[in-house]
Amino acid sequence: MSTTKDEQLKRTFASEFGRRAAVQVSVPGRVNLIGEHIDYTGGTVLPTPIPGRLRLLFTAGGTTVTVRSQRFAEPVERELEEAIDGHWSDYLLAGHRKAIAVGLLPPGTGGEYLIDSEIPDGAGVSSSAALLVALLRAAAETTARTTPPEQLARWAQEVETQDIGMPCGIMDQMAVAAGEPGFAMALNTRTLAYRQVPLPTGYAFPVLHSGLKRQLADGAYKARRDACAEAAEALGLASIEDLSTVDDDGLARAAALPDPIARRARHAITEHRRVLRAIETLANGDVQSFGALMNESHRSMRDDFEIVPKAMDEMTEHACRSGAFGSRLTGGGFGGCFVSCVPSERLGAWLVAMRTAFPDTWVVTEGLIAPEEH
Ligand code: GAF
Repeated sequence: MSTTKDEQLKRTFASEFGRRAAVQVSVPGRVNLIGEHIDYTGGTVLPTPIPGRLRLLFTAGGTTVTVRSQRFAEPVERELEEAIDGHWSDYLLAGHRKAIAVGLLPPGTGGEYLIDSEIPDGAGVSSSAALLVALLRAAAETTARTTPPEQLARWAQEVETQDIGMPCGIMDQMAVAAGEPGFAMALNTRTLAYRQVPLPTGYAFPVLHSGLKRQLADGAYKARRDACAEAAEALGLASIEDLSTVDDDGLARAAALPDPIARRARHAITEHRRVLRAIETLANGDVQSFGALMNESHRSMRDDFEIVPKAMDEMTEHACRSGAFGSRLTGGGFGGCFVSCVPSERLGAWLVAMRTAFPDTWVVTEGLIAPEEH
């Protein structure tokens, strides 16, 4: 489907680079409804795409990588072998090199990119996964290679973990690559098997940015992952990816580990179980119980995983007092966004109540699901 925005971007690309874009792709950001920090412990997660999209236009050629982003005044040109050095274009450069390494682009080939993103950066709604998945999909289209979403997601994850140094799981990349609007993706992060679960009609899942910048997010994220790895080892599991799915005996043994490893493990195990129950509540149309599970998840992230800033806790409490069935931090934590489940007819009043009480918050998406999308 070609929209006015797509046409406009085509023209921008042509005037910027003096030739037409060979490919144009568009991918969404995502919000995770429940199942946090368990996509590296083998848990099941439940993300859904947000309406905000990242559009990427690309033409392969030359021996350098040039990128124009609508967020920055000047385009940037980088050598293919340049070091990853903290520049905003690092993800793109690393992704481009990955496309070459996996054979989507010929060795030594550069290219020109135009990026236009509606997905806020660093907010916990997967702006970086969107960029990498879009880039790899564009490279695959350039060479007319059919690449399944699972493969694109794995490559995108490898760029983050190996080249950028962010030890993330696989949820964001899979949600961006294979998520469908109006559906939550019940994703087994170990096998990458997934099922699209229809979201209930008559409810909205608004995503608000808390206004709190994520602080020390990278180090703290890794510390949580390391704690889970330590728990898995102490329990004698073969891999960190076995942690979330241990049986009741495993849960009891995890409780005997030293603090805070015991609490980190309890989150990883109970969060997976909550997600499975949440999927059932959606199937049964029991949205009230789904909201209650969101609240339980939030408390587990706050008390056991310790990734919820106090100010955000107040926001989620206020969200429930103002008519939400449930409300929880979403994403990596330590700031960023929270997602709530609100009956559609209350959404307008709820948004006013939230924005009045917390003027620094802003709406990433009102999260209304059109019934005709089902
Ligand atoms: C970040 C990571 F990138 C994901 O892999 C996931 O762990 C998430 O935090 C927490 O659920 O978005």
